[in-house]
Amino acid sequence: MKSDSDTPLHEAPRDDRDGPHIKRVQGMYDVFDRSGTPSRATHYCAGCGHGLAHKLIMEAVVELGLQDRTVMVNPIGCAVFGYYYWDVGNIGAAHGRAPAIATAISRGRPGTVVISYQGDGDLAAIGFNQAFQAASRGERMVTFFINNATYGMTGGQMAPTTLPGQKTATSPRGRTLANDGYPVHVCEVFNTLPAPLFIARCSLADTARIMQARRAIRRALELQRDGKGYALVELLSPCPTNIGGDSAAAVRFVNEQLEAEFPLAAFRDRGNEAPPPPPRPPRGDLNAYFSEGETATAAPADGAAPEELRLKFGGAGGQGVLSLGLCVAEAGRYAGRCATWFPTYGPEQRGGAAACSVVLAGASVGSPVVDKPQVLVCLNEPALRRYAPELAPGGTLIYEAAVPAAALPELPAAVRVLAVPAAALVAQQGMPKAANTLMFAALVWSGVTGLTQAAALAAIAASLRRKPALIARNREVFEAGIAWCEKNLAR
Ligand SMILES: Cc1ncc(C[n+]2csc(CCOP(=O)(O)OP(=O)(O)O)c2C)c(N)n1
Repeated sequence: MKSDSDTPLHEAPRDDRDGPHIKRVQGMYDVFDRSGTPSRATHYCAGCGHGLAHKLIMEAVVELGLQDRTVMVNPIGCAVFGYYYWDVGNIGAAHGRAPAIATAISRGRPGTVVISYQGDGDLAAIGFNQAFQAASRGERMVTFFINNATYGMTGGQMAPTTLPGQKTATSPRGRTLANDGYPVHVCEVFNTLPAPLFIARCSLADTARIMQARRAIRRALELQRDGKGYALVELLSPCPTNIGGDSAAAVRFVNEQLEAEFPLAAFRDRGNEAPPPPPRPPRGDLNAYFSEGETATAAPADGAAPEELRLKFGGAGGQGVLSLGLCVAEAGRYAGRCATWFPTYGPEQRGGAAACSVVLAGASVGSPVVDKPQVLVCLNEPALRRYAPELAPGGTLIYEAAVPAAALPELPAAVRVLAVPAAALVAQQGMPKAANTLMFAALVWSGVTGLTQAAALAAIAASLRRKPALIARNREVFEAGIAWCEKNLAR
């Protein structure tokens, strides 16, 4: 929660200006720090439905006691600045992508009340499939869908909800069915899905309707409070700037025309029939996510140093680069650290470029993306050429020694370089595909990760548990790698 107590203001305190009848909105910041200019003025146009929707949603959030566990996913559109208003957790989504982010938050942080707030361009056009699939999966989130029949932010272009005959910036003679098709009825389409618990269409155009909308918003949020499932509330909303010309005309448009096309309705409320939320999945074991739900037994923590270490692994598809990174992340987890593993796939199944980033940290990992690795392990020349210049100064480079020395790009200052003939060593052992295990050994031997051999071997065993015959052979490769480094490399 942010405080504005030390923010300089050039305006009179709110209570002096507002008079006795306007209730201060709970759950919203007092000052909107937009573009570094503290202000109490909203950026919404007079008569716009967004401000009202913001207020109703936050009132319900506060009344239900959800403020400290609510995350709002802000859209692209007029509500893009939502995070300057809502005093809850906020995150911004690319246009139409709020449902994917909401899904990640909802699944990754069970117990969070997740709100996806979207306009009709955002939800019903560019992001329709995302919203539809999230509803179809019955994600634990509520979508507040602001239908103002236009792309408000960008100047009033035609939206999927624009009415037949309606004039917009991109339909100056009016929307034609032959050219532009029919308006998209989001509630009705989502109402064909089995998973959603609550679907309602309300309006923000006059007091009686606003009271209905208030109840629907509250109900949808109650279902989130109780961890029940997906809810959609569509809010027909006036857009005076683009439709109507003034507030009164915009309200008339919503009441008389928009509502005729999009009748207000409580489509369903299955909240009371919803089963209780499933038990939270256990946190941990990265392998479980990639091995059909099996889990490995964690080796005890080894008390390794908790500093964050950012690593990158590169090579060709089929060389086991991604599994190598996964094993390192898993070994880090066994050592009691937080770990992320972030793969990058080329378009080819085999032979294309493959890379992954791993972050090991004592506390939680901020970003799994590694731009300047402290440690780089390269299994082939293209990866070496591509990633070595990105190494952090003072970092460590471990690379396949079969790559000609001339291919080594210019390196940042003070990089420690370990050339390891992994391909030749594993060929000698009759394990030509195990160069990744050998490189893992070199990485552990280098000491840069602080990982023990025991944690590494436990991670290898976990990753191969569906091919148990390979566990012992990879252990041999690993030990051969340690022995080779001991004999041939300087610490
Ligand atoms: C990927 C992408 N495409 C297009 C845009 C341009 N754009 C910004 S807002 C907007 C329309 C938003 O309309 P709507 O979702 O109806 O919200 P409103 O502004 O009416 O509240 C568009 C097309 C963008 N920012 N990003």
